[in-house]
Amino acid sequence: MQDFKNINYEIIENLRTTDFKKRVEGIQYGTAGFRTKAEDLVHVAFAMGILSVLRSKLKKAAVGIMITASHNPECDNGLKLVDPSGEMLETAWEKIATDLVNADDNNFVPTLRKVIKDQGINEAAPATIILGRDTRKSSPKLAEAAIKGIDACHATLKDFGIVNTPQLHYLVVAVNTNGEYGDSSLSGYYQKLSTAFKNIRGTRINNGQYSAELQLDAANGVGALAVKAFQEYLKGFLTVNVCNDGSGELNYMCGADYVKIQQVPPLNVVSKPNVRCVSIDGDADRIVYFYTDENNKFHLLDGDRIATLVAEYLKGLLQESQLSLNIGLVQTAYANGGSTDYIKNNLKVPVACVSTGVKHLHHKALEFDIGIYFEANGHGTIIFKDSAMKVIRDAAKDKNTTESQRKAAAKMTDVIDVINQTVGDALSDMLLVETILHAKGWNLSDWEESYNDLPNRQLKVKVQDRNAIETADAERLCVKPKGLQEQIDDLVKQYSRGRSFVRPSGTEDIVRVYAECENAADVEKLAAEVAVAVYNLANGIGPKPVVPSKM
Ligand code: NG1
Ligand code: ZN
Repeated sequence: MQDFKNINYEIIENLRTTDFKKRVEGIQYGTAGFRTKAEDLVHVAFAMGILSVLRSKLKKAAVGIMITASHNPECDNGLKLVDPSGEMLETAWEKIATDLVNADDNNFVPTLRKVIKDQGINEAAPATIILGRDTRKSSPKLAEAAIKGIDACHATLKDFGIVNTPQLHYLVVAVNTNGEYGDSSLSGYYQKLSTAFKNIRGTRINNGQYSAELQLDAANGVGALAVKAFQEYLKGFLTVNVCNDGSGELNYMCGADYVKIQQVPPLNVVSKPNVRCVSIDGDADRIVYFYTDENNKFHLLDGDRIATLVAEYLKGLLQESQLSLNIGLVQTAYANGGSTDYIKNNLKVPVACVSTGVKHLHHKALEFDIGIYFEANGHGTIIFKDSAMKVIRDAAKDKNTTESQRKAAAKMTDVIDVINQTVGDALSDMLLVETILHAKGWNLSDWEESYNDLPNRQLKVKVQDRNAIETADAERLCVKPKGLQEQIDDLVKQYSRGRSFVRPSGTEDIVRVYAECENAADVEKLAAEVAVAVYNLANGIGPKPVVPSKM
């Protein structure tokens, strides 16, 4: 790291009151950092540049800044900080970030000084920032503003230019582990994942119902660049045909979020029936699989499916290698009830439910030797405790066990290297799913047969203030406004296997409604009824909304 030089408060004050004046009030660090209209983020980027330096000084390690708004439209953008271990910014610092960004221009420096004092930050400590951005038109300007903040604090900057979110997380960890996790370069990232993938695949490229070719919808986002780079590394092992590769409008009727929420194929994916397709999102940290059958029926295999597929596979490898490591699965309330029943009753793997946002899933997953976490939307990964990785690596070399035990352990060491443990990574997850389907000789309908999803629907409700909705019990219970949970309970009761919950979005100014029940025709009605209840109670219209009775 660079030699210490002082934070230049004079320059900071000067810039905050000229180029980087506050533009909007009340912007919040939410589930995925700050996210809003790109033109309102310039002063935020400057502040985040500075805050990342303070965080780096405190943690005595490199901190990341990623500029992206993932699946949001092109006009939006966002910034998130990445902690030294590759995790999302610690929750307590979300408030610090929010307060700093919202400080009045002339109170910015005093707020900054207060953070330094309250957190006991040693201003003399060195700092390193790893910066990355997506392909949005507004991203270079935000990167520039962040760099102005970083420079004013005289920190070391490693600007990786255009990268996707999981690559940025990888780079932060690679830098902080001095290359132990992987070489701290993009080529290091491609090399690590593709080498492990090819090792497992061996010489048998196709197997049973599995063929080594798929269609990939890249949401016209930054992920398309990584897919194209991977194509070179995977030549002869996996053919990935890319569409929505950046030549069209970002996230417009394509990408993992669109496909998951709308439950339809994206634009431009033209494929024969039963062809294996995947959609990744705008910053390549989510992935879903899908296909359309010969009757033109759409089939979605989402994050819940990936989690169960991986859990079953790893459980099998642990049995073969006879290692007694524990596996656990972490979901959110958005997980389909069908998947949760399957995990409990068939897989018999412990399953936990936590609040939305990967940081919650990640933390819970850390409790297991092998923690598998996925949001239904396809955001997730698998994390191995250091001690578990050591047990697996030792077992792969242990001459006192049988060859099949050793082989299973060796396979697991390659699986560990295919996985980007630092955060959900669409392309790493894809390589893992491809590995498992190949091992089983499965096509997508074979995979789909393991359990049935309950029909489900998500709706967005625009209300005066989305924070009027407050939840508890991993968001499954609505505690505010008063009376809303009772109404949801009354509605849900009318439907077989009905379940519904509501929560304010952390990335959009809306309230999300989720509903599922046994009958596909009913689920739209249940979701709409709950949406009406939310609209009325959150906007103070009442006392009781008119809810259509069940036919
Ligand atoms: P919000 O807008 O808070 O629901 C969405 C996703 C999260 C997470 C973040 C970050 C759903 C229901 N919510 O958050 O799971 O992925 O975006 O991208 O999918
Ligand atoms: Zn994303």
